[in-house]
Amino acid sequence: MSDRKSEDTKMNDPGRRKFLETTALAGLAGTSFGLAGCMKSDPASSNGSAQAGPGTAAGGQTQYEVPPGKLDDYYLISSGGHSGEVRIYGCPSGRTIKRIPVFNIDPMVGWGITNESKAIMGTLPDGQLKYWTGDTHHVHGSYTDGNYDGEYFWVNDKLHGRVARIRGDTFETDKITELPNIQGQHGLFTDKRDPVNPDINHTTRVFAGAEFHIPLPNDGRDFDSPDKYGCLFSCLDANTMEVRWQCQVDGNMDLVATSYDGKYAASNQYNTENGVHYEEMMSAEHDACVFFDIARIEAAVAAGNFITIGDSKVPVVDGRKSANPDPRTALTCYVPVPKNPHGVNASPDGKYFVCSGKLSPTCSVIDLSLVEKWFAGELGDPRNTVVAEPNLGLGPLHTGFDGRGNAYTTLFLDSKIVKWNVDAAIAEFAGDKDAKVIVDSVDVHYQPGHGYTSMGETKNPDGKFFNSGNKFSKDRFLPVGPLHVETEQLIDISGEKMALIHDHTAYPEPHDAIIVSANLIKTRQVYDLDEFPDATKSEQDSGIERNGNRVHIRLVSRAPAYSLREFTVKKGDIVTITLTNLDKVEDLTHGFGIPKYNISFIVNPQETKSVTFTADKPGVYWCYCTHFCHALHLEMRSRMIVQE
Ligand code: CUK
Ligand code: CUA
Ligand code: CA
Repeated sequence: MSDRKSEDTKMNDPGRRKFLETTALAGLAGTSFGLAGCMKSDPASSNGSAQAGPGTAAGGQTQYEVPPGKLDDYYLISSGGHSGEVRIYGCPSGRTIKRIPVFNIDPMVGWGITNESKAIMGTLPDGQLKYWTGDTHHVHGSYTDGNYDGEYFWVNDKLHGRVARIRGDTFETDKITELPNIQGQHGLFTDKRDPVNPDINHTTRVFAGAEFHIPLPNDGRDFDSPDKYGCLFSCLDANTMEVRWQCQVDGNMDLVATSYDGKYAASNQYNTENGVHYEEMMSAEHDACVFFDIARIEAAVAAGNFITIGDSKVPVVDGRKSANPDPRTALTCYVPVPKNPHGVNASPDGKYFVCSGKLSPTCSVIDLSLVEKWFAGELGDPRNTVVAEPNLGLGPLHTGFDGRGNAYTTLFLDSKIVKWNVDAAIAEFAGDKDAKVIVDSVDVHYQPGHGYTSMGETKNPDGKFFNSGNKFSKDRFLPVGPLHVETEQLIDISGEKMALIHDHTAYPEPHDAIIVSANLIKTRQVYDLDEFPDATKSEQDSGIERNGNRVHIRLVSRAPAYSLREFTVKKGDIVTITLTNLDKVEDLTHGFGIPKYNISFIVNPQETKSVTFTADKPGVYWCYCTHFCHALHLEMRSRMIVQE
């Protein structure tokens, strides 16, 4: 990775020098950079393997260059907002590595086009997709013992109230669940331990907080009586993806955090006023962070203390304040925090949740041991769980942690990241006027939303990088018309001072992401033919089967040919094409496009996929390989003849 010689080159590049001077020089002061001009070393002798983990340069700053041919140290797994997808970037390079279609149609992969992906996305009785839009905000992974285990990742769809699961071995979506009785499914987090059986130290639940309150059921009744609207917190089974239960709350919910001991999930609430218009939603000085006692909720469900709503069979327990007057039996605890708070994040030491004030310049630090005391009936006012409320700057939204006791909060209005010390903030709150809460701050460009640290949402944060997901980028990139790209800015947090190390673009619009050590993810590069019951195992097995007007074409691909040079169907036939890629070589993907039939998809090595369509246009259609695979890629075709 970084070595003295390349640092030398950077320092002699006027553009780079300016960049360093204006943004990062403070963070580099005192390092060997000033002497770089007279030092040389052999690049081959430096730490060339990014896989080995970032090294630390003299002066404490992390090395971050990823030269050609080297791999990143981390997967940065990011939501894609209203693109409906999830993206994977390399970190620290910022290279885009994959776009995973989830709730959206993707003609490159064929997501939303193949029968298999449509079955996951959900179809109406006529076979059309139920939804092909989505809005992803929060990606979180499965945990074992407080650390990512790389098995699964989940993401929310705010638009249609869904949760999707992505396999960690293929980075493909494998299940999508639509939640009943809610709208605006926003916050999402996995659990990290079972609250009832602590021996289960891996993820078995996924929690989802709904942002909008709606009539229950939402079938046309009560639309003019917002006091009758309700908002539910949902728990899904991580394995089956079925909804286990829902809990009704006062107010609505924004983000979700979970405790490392599995006892609590919490969600910040910006609209405890239950307002319908924004003026109403910001009328109160305090909103809340609502805590859910998971074991108690599941005991209530087991005891039959629930209702169901409308057509849904999901048990709904009552977590509203009026139904939970006694803390010793309460399902929920509402901790007052100022004002329209935005994010809530769990500190990696397992002790605190930090709720960002958004309209208040503060972050509220909530001590989980005091939340436990409250639920035991020993604390009285839930506000007593707040042990710090440092004044950080304007528009605090989200907070990451470095594992050394520091927190990093995005300030949306100030366009800054502020680094602050949690223990100092607690001391200050307790009356210590000398406490040095704010350690450092750095400008970002511009208006950061989420910020998150490398491995910062695990028990093992490494304190190396903080990524700021900025919402505005005017002047930062070549102008490309009215729509601007978003800026992702990587900050080295390994030293006392933060150092902004580079910008990369992100197509609108990422919200949250996680930065996962590369060594925790084990992907497969080739499928197994046997995973697909409908696979065609050889050229000899391919062919045409007709059953009335239903025609099944079995095709295989093996570079540079499909097994059938042509196939003939009749106008009006309902045609299914099942394509198996018999190539076993890693990276040897083929595509299949049919002109005028709106069909395009790929098959990865040893994969089988199918499409179904009505052959309603007579003529000759050259089905061709869309994915560059071979010197004879252009020649890789099959002729579909549709007879009148
Ligand atoms: S939200 Cu977008 S910046 Cu949906 Cu997590 Cu805060
Ligand atoms: Cu097969 Cu291109
Ligand atoms: Ca409010």
